[in-house]
Amino acid sequence: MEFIEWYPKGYGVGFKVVSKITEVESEYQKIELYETEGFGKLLVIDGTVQLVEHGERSYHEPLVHPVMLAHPNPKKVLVIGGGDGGTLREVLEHKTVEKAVMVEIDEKVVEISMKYLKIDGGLLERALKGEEPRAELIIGDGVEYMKSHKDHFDVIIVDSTDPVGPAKLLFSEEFYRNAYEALGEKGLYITQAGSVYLFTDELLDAYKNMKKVFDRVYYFSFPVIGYASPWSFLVGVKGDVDFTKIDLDRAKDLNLQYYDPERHETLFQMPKYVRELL
Ligand code: AG3
Repeated sequence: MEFIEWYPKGYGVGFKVVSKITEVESEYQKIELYETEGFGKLLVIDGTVQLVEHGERSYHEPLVHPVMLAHPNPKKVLVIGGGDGGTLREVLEHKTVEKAVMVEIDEKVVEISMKYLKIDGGLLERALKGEEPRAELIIGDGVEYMKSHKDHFDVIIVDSTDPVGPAKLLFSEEFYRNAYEALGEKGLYITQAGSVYLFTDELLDAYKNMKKVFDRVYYFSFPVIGYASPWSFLVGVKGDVDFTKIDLDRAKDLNLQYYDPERHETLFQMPKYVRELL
């Protein structure tokens, strides 16, 4: 048996699977979990690969650590989405963090992740019970949360599904404006922005919308296991923060496998024709 995610133009990313662990139709989307032959568990939402257990760090590390290490002192962090808990787990690796709020719209993703996936090491359950002093987990709509919270976050991380369906609003100019308002005087915003080669138009749209709102916008790409790589990430800056420079001392406390802080400059690599379109 196999699971294949089909991208545009008939490009597929597939895994050999040994069994289907569960399938749930939630209020928002269809969630599937498989056991693969070589990569541990595979989480799929609406037919798209969210992560494989043995490889998820190749996504969560570049999503979380570059912005956290570029911010001089990230204390308050907001995560939108990320129901599997991988992003929150990485955020809490940073000792500077006093409070991390995660807002996930779909409680079923959290339930399945707690019950079967367990890449969070029990963090989601502790956060839901209010037993994790630095983390708060809210089941709710990130778009609404962003409108109503001007809490002056240092870092905002959007770990969403693709810019179609429920996540589409997370790539709009209006959402970026609310995010800009929710950041403090110095702030960094990061979002995953899709496959460089196969979602180039979505990447360009998101980049243009972010440029209208943030003081500066950076793009970078990273090879993610399980996605049609390279995968793109967009960083919006508010105020005086330089995303090209990171704190290497703080990086030493992290246990990293993929993102290489000592080679931070290599993140910014983008195929020439895409860079010229941006
Ligand atoms: N967030 C989903 C990234 C988008 C994947 N898209 C795709 N395969 N077409 C990942 C959730 C992990 N915390």
